[in-house]
Amino acid sequence: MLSRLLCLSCLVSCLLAAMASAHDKPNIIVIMADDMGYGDVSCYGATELSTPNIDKLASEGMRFTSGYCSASTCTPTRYSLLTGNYAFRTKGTGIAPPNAPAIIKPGTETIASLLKKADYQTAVIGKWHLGLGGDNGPDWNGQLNPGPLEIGFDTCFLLPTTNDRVPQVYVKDHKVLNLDPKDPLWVGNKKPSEDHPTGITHRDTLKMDWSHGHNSTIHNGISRIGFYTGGHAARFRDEDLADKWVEKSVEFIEANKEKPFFLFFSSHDLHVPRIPHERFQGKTNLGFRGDSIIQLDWCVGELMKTVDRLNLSEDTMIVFCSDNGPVMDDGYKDFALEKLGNHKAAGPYSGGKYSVYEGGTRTPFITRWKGHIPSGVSDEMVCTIDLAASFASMVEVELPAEACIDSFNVSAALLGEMNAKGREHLIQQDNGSSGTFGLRVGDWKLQRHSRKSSRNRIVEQQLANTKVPEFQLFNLAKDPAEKNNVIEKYPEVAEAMKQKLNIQIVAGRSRFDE
Ligand code: NG6
Ligand code: CA
Repeated sequence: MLSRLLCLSCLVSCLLAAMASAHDKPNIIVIMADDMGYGDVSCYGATELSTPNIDKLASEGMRFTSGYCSASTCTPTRYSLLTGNYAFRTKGTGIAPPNAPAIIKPGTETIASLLKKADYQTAVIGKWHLGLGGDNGPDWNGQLNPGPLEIGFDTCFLLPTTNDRVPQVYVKDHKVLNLDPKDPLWVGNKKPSEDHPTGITHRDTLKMDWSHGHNSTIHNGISRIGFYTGGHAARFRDEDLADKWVEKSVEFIEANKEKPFFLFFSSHDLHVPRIPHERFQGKTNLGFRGDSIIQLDWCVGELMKTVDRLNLSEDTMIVFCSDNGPVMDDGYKDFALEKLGNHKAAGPYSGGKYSVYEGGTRTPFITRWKGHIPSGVSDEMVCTIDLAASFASMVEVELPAEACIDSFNVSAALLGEMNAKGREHLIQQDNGSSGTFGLRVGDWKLQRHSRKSSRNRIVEQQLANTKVPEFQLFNLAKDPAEKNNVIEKYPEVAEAMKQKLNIQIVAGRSRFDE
């Protein structure tokens, strides 16, 4: 009798342990939009289009009003998301050119390598834009190594850069998919021959005209940044990208439904060239930029459906975020600005992509984990850079002191726990390591505009349509649009903020205490 009882209690405790570990180790899907602003989805106030799937995600989870990415361009935000380090600390983390080598070196701790320590199956599907290959860059016809597989991902299915850059091929693990060795792929930044058609020589044949840059090699009627030849069997159509990301993600989720998995779903929507699938074209009055938002919303819906169909909704945490704020004309004449109407892509904020105004980095940010995250709205400050430390904590993997040096464990806030705190301060950067920064602490926001980088100063001046001083101070609670510089009224606040920014830059890290 006693031994039976013991057996039974053993069974119960095993079951409880199994339940606890299922709870502790949710599947994780991070959906990152590209160039999506705070006001681009209806649950964040958009009225000129409707995003029912993203809205559903928000209504079933936590919608953050102070959710950020760490930079206002793609490569540095993605670098920080994966490594948990501010990108400005490392040279070469600005927007990556077509032939960039792998920016995150093998051996660097990343979200994926941390989750691997907790036995996760890990995948990145979609836009990469963090370089591939050793110091000489990608060997397009050989092994594309190192890449995601050398920093903790078990598998990858990628658009190697952004789709306005060459080449238009998929990379599966270490290889260009469907590459015919008899038709090798060449990628470069010089015109390969006199008669090579470009967006300049064959402008009248283009299906979407360019407005600046983007006038080199033509593929699918669109001229791009950079040149390439060959690899014809491997080339894709822009219209099919979103379908491909969904197809490959569904395959990955199905194959791993029994074990914990981490999927980084890295959408290309709504980056230029905005060429949504034909079935989404014309779905909004906002042109292809709006239609691309609808396409992304469809992708989110497909991922949610898959998770539901496999009965994984209560075992899967989904995070929705963006890599930088909005931009209208980013090099192609897709009439995003002309068709904007009343749409406010950055919501109440100023600036957007390339900017340290709030519009550059304050973006939609949603977490959903059915049965675990209550539905609601959170004003706590969280950032994509915090996902590494937060996930590590959730799955009880120790964070090495030298890794993820700017990533804070805000898991309690992400999980919507009562009275949970987000981060207290956040440095916002533009592209690369120009020295132009935003620092938010509570309601205060300091902007420091580098005097070194004239390009940045020009961009900021255009955005603000005024001469931007080196330092500006704003009270975001009273002035979310950062229009009223109060630095002269609050000199001591500004001084403390300047010092705080300096200390964090000079110290070389901002996570000390965990
Ligand atoms: C810029 C491109 C822009 C876009 C951006 C990267 C020009 C004139 N502009 O240099 O079109 O590709 O880089 O965007 O070429 S990001 O979202 O991937 O950072
Ligand atoms: Ca981007």
